[in-house]
Amino acid sequence: MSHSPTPRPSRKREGSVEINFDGLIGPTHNYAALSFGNLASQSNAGVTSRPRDAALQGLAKMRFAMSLGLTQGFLLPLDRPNTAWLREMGFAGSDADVCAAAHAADPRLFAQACSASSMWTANAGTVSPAADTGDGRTHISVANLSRMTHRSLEQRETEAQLRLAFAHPAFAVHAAVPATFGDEGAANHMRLTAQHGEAGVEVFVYGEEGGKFPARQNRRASEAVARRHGLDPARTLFVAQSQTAIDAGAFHNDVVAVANENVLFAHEQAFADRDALKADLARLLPQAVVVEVPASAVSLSDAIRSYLFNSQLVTVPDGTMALILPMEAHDCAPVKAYLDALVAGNGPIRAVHYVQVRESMRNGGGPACLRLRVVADPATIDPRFLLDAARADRLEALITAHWPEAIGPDDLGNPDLWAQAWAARRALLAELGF
Ligand code: SUG
Repeated sequence: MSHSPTPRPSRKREGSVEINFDGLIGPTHNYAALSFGNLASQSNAGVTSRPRDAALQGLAKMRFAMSLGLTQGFLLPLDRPNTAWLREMGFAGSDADVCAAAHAADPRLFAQACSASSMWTANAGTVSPAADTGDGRTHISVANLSRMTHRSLEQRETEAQLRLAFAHPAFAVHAAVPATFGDEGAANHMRLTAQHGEAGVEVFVYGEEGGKFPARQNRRASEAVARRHGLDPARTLFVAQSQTAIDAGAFHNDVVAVANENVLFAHEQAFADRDALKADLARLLPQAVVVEVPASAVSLSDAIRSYLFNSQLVTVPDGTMALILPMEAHDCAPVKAYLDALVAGNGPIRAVHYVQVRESMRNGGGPACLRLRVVADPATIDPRFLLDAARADRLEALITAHWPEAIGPDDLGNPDLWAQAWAARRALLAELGF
């Protein structure tokens, strides 16, 4: 028997980089209008989806990020249709029997069991890098996503997956906070720091009930996450979203704001009290730069339609910052004009890149929704969750061979689709060695 003590996690952050874990888009991706308050989800009700194109678009975005010199990871689609959940709802028999009975009895419930919504990994959990936490480990709290039924199904499988990917003692993975307090993960969490790997200021953004759409992030959930992660209360901010932004369709903060290292890029109407936030940031992180977009340049409605702020703001290897934006931002004239002026100036954001993620966008998920950021040493990650060019080639071939081409509104009830979706996921797990 060995008596050597368990090595204490190191407080040194050498080798730490920001890794983006994108959700591989699953074979049941479809438009079922499941998210009230998410304008794209609601307005694309019944449109025919293209799961194969969706997954290839997502993969192309990951390849593009790698071409910029960034480290890329991914998370797997969850098992859908979710027969375990349908069984909890009282349906019985074989998997196909369960699906047939659920679809016949309650098509909306069945659509919820089919959703590929785990693709938006910005909602998988909240991550506090090692430099911010009391015990020097990177803490991850799984999000409960309890405000939307279809999304509330994700947490158990997501937790299991995060426990695999981040099994190294450098990480602490926490189960979701109690469902009564809605928690939507990193989509409502920003971190400002002089440099990845250094201690930062963590900003939790919440919504208050009473507006025309549900407020999906509850302040108490954020407070619980901050306590579990052992964050320094003096360097942790809880900031209310503006009701105007939620009512305009900003169902998550990452629809109207994004931060990277010392830069916060936000719409002027994103927060209930922007002056207080700016003053707190200036006090806690003197290097903080706030790039605020006035409504006179880009209206809240254009910001939400184009997903200008649901972009990935990244630091590229030469130390400058770039934005990875959806093509919809390019196609919205006021937004494009704003961005052209932004990169022509001498602010911190030096380049803009547009990517095609239309299939995800039609459900309200832009480039930033599709990724979970983790600052860590890649050597501490289970390598099955990391991407390189060769693995991307193999995934592309697998998606092309197995993912359905299209799902129309009546196709969800088709047993062939369920069989194809399960087979596609089995092939993916086999390819990756799970
Ligand atoms: O939770 N859409 C997702 C989009 C999530 C975007 N994530 C971030 N902003 N980080 C949502 O509303 C729509 C599914 C449908 O309608 O079929 C959906 O779940």
